[in-house]
Amino acid sequence: MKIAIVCYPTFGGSGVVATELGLELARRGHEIHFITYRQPVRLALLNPNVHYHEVNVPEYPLFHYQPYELALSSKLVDMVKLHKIDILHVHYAIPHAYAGYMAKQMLKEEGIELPMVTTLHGTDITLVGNHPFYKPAVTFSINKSDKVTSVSQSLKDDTLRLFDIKNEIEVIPNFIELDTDMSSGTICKRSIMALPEERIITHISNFRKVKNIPDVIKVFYKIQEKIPAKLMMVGDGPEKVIAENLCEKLGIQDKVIFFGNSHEINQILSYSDLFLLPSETESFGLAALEAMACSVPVISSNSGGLPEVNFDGISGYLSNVGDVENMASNALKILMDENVLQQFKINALETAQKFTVSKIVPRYEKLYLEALNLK
Ligand code: GMT
Repeated sequence: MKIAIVCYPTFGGSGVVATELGLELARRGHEIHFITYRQPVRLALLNPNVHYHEVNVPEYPLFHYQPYELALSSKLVDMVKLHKIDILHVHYAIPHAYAGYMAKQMLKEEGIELPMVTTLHGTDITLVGNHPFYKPAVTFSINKSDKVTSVSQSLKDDTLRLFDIKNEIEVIPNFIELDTDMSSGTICKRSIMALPEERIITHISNFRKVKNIPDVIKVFYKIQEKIPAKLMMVGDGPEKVIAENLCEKLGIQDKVIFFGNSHEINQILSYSDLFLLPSETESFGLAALEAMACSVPVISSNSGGLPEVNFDGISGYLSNVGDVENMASNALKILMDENVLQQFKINALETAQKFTVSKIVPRYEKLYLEALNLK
């Protein structure tokens, strides 16, 4: 199939999922066209089946807001015609499903049917899309999609509760490629970050409020009171400064390393002992799955789709949002006993194996075929 993928090209989970999906589909012989305003961060173009088309939005002083949706839908129309694209898959409803629907309508005028699959990722439903300013347009574009998927049952339930949805929503969880060689060359790097006796705790996110960043620091503070430990903070966003200030206030700045955005997530995870994700809400928690795929147990909140990914007492532990005490005591339960830690590491990897690329991606292929049959 010739598939156009629209996503955010940033470090966020939806962009990562869309990119990894496109790359895997290309490996499986499909022709993939990424259409977005910047080259997606995880997109390597060394595959003849992968193409990238940039959406340009010329600045014009009359516009207080530059009309990205208009530029995107025009680009979609052009690319669909030029490359004879069979199907459109948009990731994150706002504004992609809306722009996709407009492209569909324009193409229809020319006798071209373009089936559209919309994947809901989380904040497009739970935080942003639910705002009254966007709600009618989000409801409309979900209902006008030919197929709709959500990355967890929890997100599906939220969507049905918050919006008036007439369409079926299929739950297709996020996935991970299990790289058997993840730990190669990392012994030296670990020694740069921490002493052999120190446990390494990691957090990776976009440092937005929804991630409860201060709780990451507070949980770590309690851990390092009991055992030697270092905290790796990977990513960037508005809460990073708040986290840095909190570390200084608590006097633990020497034990916390802020990396900023990194392309070496797997390397960092491969020498981590524990992953922290105390988010206020999380439709899935791709970062937790990435940690588990590197045999890192997860201490997370129990909000949203996290219980569908992190199994309590098996791959890690779940706590109520904000229960720093419980998160820290669970973390210590895992970290203080080498045998317990090793068992949790094995369990984390086994849990991640439920979400391998080979299990999940064929479900999207099946969905595309169903959408094409609707034409
Ligand atoms: O977590 C974020 O703030 C980024 C956001 C995104 O849209 O990129 O992530 C959402 O989609 C990811 C991929 O499906 C999920 O793993 C995240 O849980 C979800 N984030 C939230 O629901 C807060």
